Amino acid sequence: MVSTNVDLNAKIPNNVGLSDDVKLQRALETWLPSYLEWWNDMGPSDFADKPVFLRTAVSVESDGWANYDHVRMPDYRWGIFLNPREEESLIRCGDDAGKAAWTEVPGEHRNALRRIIVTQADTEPASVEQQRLLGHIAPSLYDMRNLFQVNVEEGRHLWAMVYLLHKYFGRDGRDEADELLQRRSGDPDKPHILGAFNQPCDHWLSFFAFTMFTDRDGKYQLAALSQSGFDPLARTTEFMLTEEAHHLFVGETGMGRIIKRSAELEKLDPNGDIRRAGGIDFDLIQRTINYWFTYSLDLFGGEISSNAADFFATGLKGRYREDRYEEHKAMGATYRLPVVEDGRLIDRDVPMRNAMNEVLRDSYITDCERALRKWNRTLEESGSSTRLSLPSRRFHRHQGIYADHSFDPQGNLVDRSRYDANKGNWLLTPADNDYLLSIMKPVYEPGKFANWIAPPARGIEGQPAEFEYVKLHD
Ligand code: BYC
Repeated sequence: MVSTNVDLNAKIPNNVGLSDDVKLQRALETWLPSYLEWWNDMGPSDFADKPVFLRTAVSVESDGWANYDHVRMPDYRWGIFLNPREEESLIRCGDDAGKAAWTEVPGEHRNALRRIIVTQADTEPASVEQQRLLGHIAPSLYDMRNLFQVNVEEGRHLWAMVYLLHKYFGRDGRDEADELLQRRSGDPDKPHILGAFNQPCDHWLSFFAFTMFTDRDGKYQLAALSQSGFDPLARTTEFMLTEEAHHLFVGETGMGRIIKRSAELEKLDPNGDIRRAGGIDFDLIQRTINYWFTYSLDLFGGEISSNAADFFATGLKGRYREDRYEEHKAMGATYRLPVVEDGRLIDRDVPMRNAMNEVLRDSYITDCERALRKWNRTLEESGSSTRLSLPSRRFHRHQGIYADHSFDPQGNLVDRSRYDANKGNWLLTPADNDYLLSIMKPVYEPGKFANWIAPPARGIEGQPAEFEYVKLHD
């Protein structure tokens, strides 16, 4: 029975009546020590004994759902929460749109659903692993707290997916849940499933770009899954979206604060040399945007995908805000996209259902463009002449129809040799990473911020910027 209140005292906090299902409860309690071992080995390195001002979900009501307090990360209450439903759930898209949603996994969709859930689940531990060392070079206690908040919530999202695997997929699901803790970000032998989650995220510019661009893919994928005809998946992803908003805020404002500070340093240095003033120059910021935006574009899968067509047709995965579309079958419609033929880009029409990854990618890009406009307004207001931009969706792709061709950031087809010669101007380089690590020294004094980033406009939950968000000396 799903309720709005969360039993925080249970061994595994939940609102799904776990204690009524002894077998499932036992299975999850068996998974718990493996999870804690993974968190210990691969979660934030050190700081386990430091109280962090964390938000914990205490209810699934839309208002007052979270509680804020200083908590040591190992004491954070990871749990399983599903949004309750009052009305009967319906399949929202595809051939069976309007029929009753499934409360159990239909046999014919079992493999596809398992694949979707495992792919989603796999991203959660991966991102925590990627961010493991960042606490050691945090630009402030405020930022450090935000990092740890993101980390514990990704851990909770993993719990949400593991619950689905254990409850609905029997033995296979339990095996998949075990494997989630065995893959390692960037490990050539046991990498995580999707490309972006095996890229290094060694400094805070990448962290902010990751939470801006890669977590934002999470928002759109979760929103598409919240339209699923498999009702437990729809309800759990709906709740995950509530937490996800803060992760996106961390990324968007983090990038915005760096941009603001760089514009200040540009003015302070007599030659406008941001690096000489200890900051992050705009070319480097642009290369970082190019890098993480394009890896994140890959996360939407191929432009022309029979998987995507099947997911939509069977009602397993909808579009972003499916309820805002007038019709939910997308039959007979087409989507126009440029494809490479005979060494040229030519527009082709493909069946809309096969282009569903592209439809979702469009919604994502529109959202990213909004953030870019905001950052450029900051630059304009600061009197800087620089403007940042998103590269073309064809640039630097590893998945889909553009992956086997070379494009410049404007989306023009170029020779491989030209691409290779310019790569260092377009994408983050090892020298960039070295420079960033050289300026990123930890700032642990309450209210102080590293020279390369502006303070936030406001603190967390009404607290001032100088609040002791992480108590390092307790
Ligand atoms: N890297 O038909 P295709 C988040 C594989 S992020 C490597 O083009 P499809 C978060 C694909 O698996 C959101 N492989 O694509 C963010 C397939 O392999 P198989 C995560 C890739 O299936 C930050 C083959 O290429 N959620 O939550 O239409 C922090 C051809 O596939 C990639 C989801 O992903 C890639 N980038 O779409 C924390 C939602 N892309 O089966 C968390 C669930 C594709 O031939 N997943 N491939 O071996 C899905 O809906 C779909 O699986 C995808 C791919 C959108 C990922």
